[in-house]
Amino acid sequence: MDDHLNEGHIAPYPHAAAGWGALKHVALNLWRERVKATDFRMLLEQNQHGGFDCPGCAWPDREHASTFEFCENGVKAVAAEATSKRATPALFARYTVTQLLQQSDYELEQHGRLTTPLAYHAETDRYQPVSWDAAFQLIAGHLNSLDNPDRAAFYASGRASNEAAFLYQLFVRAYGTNNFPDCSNMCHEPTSRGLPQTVGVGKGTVTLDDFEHADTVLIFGQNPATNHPRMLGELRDCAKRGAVIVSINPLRERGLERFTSPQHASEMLTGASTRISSMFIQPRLSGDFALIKALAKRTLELDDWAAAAGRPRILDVAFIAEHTTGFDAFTADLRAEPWELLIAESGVARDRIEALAQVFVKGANIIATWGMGLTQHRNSVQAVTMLSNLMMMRGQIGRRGAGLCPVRGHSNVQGNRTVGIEEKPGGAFLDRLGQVFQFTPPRHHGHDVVATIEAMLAGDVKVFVGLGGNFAVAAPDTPRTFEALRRCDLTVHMATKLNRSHLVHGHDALILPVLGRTEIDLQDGVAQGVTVEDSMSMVHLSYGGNQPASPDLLSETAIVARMAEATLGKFPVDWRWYAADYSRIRDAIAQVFDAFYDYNERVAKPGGFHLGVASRDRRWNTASGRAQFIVNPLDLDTPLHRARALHGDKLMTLMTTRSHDQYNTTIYGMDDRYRGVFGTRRVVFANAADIAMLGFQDGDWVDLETAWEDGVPRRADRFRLVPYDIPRGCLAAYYPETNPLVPLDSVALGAGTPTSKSIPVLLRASA
Ligand SMILES: Nc1nc2c(c(=O)[nH]1)N[C@H]1C(S)=C(S)[C@@H](COP(=O)(O)OP(=O)(O)OC[C@H]3O[C@@H](n4cnc5c(=O)[nH]c(N)nc54)[C@H](O)[C@@H]3O)O[C@H]1N2
Ligand SMILES: Nc1nc2c(c(=O)[nH]1)N[C@H]1C(S)=C(S)[C@@H](COP(=O)(O)OP(=O)(O)OC[C@H]3O[C@@H](n4cnc5c(=O)[nH]c(N)nc54)[C@H](O)[C@@H]3O)O[C@H]1N2
Ligand SMILES: [Mo]
Repeated sequence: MDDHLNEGHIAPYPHAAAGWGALKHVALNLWRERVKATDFRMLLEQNQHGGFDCPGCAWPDREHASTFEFCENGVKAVAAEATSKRATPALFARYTVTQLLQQSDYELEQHGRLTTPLAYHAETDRYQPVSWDAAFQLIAGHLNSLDNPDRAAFYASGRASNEAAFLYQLFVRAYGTNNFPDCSNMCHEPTSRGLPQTVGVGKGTVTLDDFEHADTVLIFGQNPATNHPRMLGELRDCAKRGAVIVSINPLRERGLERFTSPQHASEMLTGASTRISSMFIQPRLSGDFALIKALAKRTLELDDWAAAAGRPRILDVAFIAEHTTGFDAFTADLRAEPWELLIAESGVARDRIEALAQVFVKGANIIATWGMGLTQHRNSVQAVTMLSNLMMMRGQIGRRGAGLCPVRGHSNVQGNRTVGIEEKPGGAFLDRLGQVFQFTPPRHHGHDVVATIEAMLAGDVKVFVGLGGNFAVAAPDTPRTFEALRRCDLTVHMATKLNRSHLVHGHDALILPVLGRTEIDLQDGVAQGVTVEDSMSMVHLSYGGNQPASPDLLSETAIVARMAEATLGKFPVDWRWYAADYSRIRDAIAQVFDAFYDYNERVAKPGGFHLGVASRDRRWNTASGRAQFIVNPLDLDTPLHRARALHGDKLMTLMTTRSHDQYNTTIYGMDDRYRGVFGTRRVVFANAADIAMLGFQDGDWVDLETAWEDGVPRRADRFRLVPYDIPRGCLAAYYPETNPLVPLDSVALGAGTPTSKSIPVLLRASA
């Protein structure tokens, strides 16, 4: 479906988030995906003990409770996997790859589940069935003929289980490289690189229990009504208890205003709803670092005043003395930072900063959550460390009801990193891995996503293997990413459904169809469970219950094991022995990582176990052994600043974000209900005053062009202008249509994350 010319319609959504609207859309999706009645049952088992872990988001569940945790977008994710549609060899016989490339991302996934391994044939320009053995031989042949293991890269999207991911990293390291580009690199990498500098661990410090004791929740750059709907249930309870909830977001997200809980029959029947956010602070795009620094400065000023007046201190002086280092340098920097700059860079007026500071200093138990709005900018590592600094000032880390809460994306993206999907592995981990498995892992760091694309473009990486995901479409600078993949000798994708990455292929190419998490995974006749770690470090078991989409599917774990065996034989382990019983892999994980002691036993208990996060217990795994205040200056000479200086008011900053009807690159439908967009994705939200200033009108069609300094043209055409409550100078449009606008070399400093939420662009009227 090409919706280039589809106008759709725009109408503000008058209802609360969730409620009946969500129920209606659940029914619609089950119908659209033609999910079989017998498979409905699966939904009832979602996120329950003995059931499967929702492949939607990484938000945790309440002790895998027995009540059905209803979540519209969880249902969509499950329906997409449990669909009765099939992409059989007949589809690939009918269409050449060139023809399939003409179809939209939506149409490609709508063909349904892949059923059999496929290999690309250049003579016919078609994918044709291939035996599993022949597929593994092809991979092994390519890998073993490379002159250097670093010429291969091994992508992971965060849906794979701990078992598959652990075996994958063992295989890749035994093969000889640390080239692990992963979806984290495009997602929460600034969290994973920033937090270790301040609190010693790149993970959140809270659990769901803390939400029951928080009186203040600050939500930075997140749209939970769409991306983590179950979080709204938690926020509802906080709000009902009287907690103050603040949304810090350039967009005033309707989904954070009111919520009708589908879990509560009375709310559904009476149409009652709960107000969620009581305050909206709207920084300009990329302004959070300055805003958080301003909050820290104001907190310090208010504490000076309290100290002078003999009032109770605002800073947690005991925590700072006992647990931290660097405080004096930090406060000296804050005092020296001029207010005018903080206001100008954040885009938030002084009185709004004051209002937010009042909330922050009055909170006794504060949780700060954040998502992509904080992590996809040049200064994201600095923003994350500044937020950590701010919370440390008031001792809001490592005590009940308070703490840091990065909200991850893919359901096991955190677990993948925990078990070793990491292009910059630590020495201690490599030592241990080498000891346990009796081999010498490579020590030099590998490529992340952006470095992998650059290396493929340079001809330095020739083989690309993807454990899930849609690399070609999720990555930045689309034409360059496509070219990079096309320069490969071999591209391999393990996937549930057809997507564009399979069609933008190397000289040789394979599509390997995998079992989904909702499906029964039999190994040696025994049903296997897999384990995943949610955003709050809870590890639990997941058992699929549906029949596999096709008898010819293999589990990801089995594919990794057989790929490893074909490539390395029995070095350094008997791969098939591990894949035959996943509890053996869990035992191996426990041998490598102390935190997983008694893994099989502990994960068998309902709800699983908490992995332990040192900073939560106020143990600081930093160089100094203390939580560290980090000084970061405002950077006033960035590509964005320079573009603004060059183009003046006409320069806009664009964020690329998710609609309500998509899961990353998987498009479920054309609506973005809470933002009032129906039947189209080709919209760009802008401030009404900017629309007028640029000489446009509401509803005009515009083309977007990146204002970058390398002279490479980057365009995305035909978006309908929609006036929206967003600060001047800021725009919002959907990902992935706008990925061609993100320059490959525009990344978060210190994390390499593409700056998907702050792209300098110019607008032109569409032809
Ligand atoms: N249904 C569904 N669920 C999902 C996903 C999905 O696509 N669909 N994706 C999954 C994944 S992988 C992830 S990472 C998460 C993503 O979940 P989110 O983190 O919610 O991601 P986005 O929708 O990209 O945008 C987040 C918010 O950031 C705001 N924002 C943009 N720029 C800025 C800024 O400069 N400052 C501030 N303060 N805010 C800003 C946007 O207005 C938007 O509200 O969700 C996961 N869950
Ligand atoms: N411009 C812009 N770009 C972005 C972002 C943004 O906000 N703006 N967000 C970034 C973020 S946060 C992320 S996480 C990445 C996401 O990047 P990816 O993780 O690479 O992308 P997805 O769209 O989640 O991958 C979808 C595909 O995964 C496959 N799949 C689904 N389930 C399974 C499974 O169980 N096993 C296997 N093997 N395959 C499966 C299906 O074939 C499906 O087509 O995109 C990033 N790109
Ligand atoms: Mo993500």
